[in-house]
Amino acid sequence: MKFASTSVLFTACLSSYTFAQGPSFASIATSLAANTVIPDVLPAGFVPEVVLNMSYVGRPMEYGTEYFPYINETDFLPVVSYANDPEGWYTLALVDPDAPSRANPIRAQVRHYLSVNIKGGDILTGNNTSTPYLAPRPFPGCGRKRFVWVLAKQRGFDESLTVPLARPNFNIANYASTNNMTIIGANYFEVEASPADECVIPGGAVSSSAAPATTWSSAPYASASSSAAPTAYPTSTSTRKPKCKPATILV
Ligand SMILES: *[C@@H]1O[C@H](CO)[C@@H](O)[C@H](O)[C@H]1NC(C)=O
Ligand SMILES: *[C@@H]1O[C@H](CO)[C@@H](O)[C@H](O)[C@H]1NC(C)=O
Ligand SMILES: *[C@@H]1O[C@H](CO)[C@@H](O)[C@H](O)[C@H]1NC(C)=O
Ligand SMILES: *[C@@H]1O[C@H](CO)[C@@H](O)[C@H](O)[C@H]1NC(C)=O
Ligand SMILES: CC(=O)N[C@H]1CO[C@H](CO)[C@@H](O)[C@@H]1O
Repeated sequence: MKFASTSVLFTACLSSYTFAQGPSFASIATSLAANTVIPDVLPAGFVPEVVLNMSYVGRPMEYGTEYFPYINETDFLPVVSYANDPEGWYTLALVDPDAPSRANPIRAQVRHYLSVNIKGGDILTGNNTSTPYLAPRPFPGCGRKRFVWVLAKQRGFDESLTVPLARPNFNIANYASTNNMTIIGANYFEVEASPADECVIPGGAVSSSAAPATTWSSAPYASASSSAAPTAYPTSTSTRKPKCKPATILV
């Protein structure tokens, strides 16, 4: 048993580093499943059709790459590219399935970005009116969490695409299927919240124990980007945690 779990961990670590030359679609699916992005966000059996190539601050996103929101690494949209039909229409979304924490994701998914009617590969042509980019701001004490980018292919231009105003309690897979889109690509990154004794949510009474989602409004997220950065947050790359997750997450 000890040997088996060690080799699972080893495989997971290795897979993070073998994508530089371009991952196969099957290996992307394996990587998404290893950290349960499949099925937490994407349906079981999902296999991408395109590589969703992204980078923040010049660092490629390789299915779990860690970035540091409090030193501005995720403040702006990443650079995005993907193989596309120049005459096709696409939707690109960023969702947080671990809101407010991975241990207690009662607000999941929080929609951090949604741009529809993107023509071909130029994401600046899309309509993000309903959900402009909201930078990740993990709450202190709420641990490590994932942020998942999802690319869907639309059947065509669709001016009827709408979403509820509230960012929480979204579901990108349902949104795609309801609107006749096919999810074709995904990537994700992780952030680590600054340390604190409890996972306390500004504007809400939520801690590590469960609380009803209905007691919460979108206000904390709307103001989250202006909240002060905790001083305890690591400010240099030398304090980064290793990319490899404990084996317990994988089993
Ligand atoms: C991914 O994007 C980077 C720039 O951000 C580019 O250098 C690289 O060639 C792209 N890779 C693929 C496979 O598109
Ligand atoms: C989002 O919308 C704003 C304002 O409408 C626009 O300036 C920006 O280019 C859009 N960005 C993306 C990536 O869609
Ligand atoms: C963008 O979407 C909004 C609804 O979210 C809509 O009211 C608006 O007309 C759209 N703009 C364009 C240029 O399609
Ligand atoms: C999805 O496609 C089906 C079949 O083409 C159509 O009947 C339905 O109206 C479409 N739904 C939306 C939301 O576009
Ligand atoms: C532009 C911007 O958001 N700058 C922020 C970068 O991060 C520091 C904290 O490390 C903030 O104080 C800045 O506001």
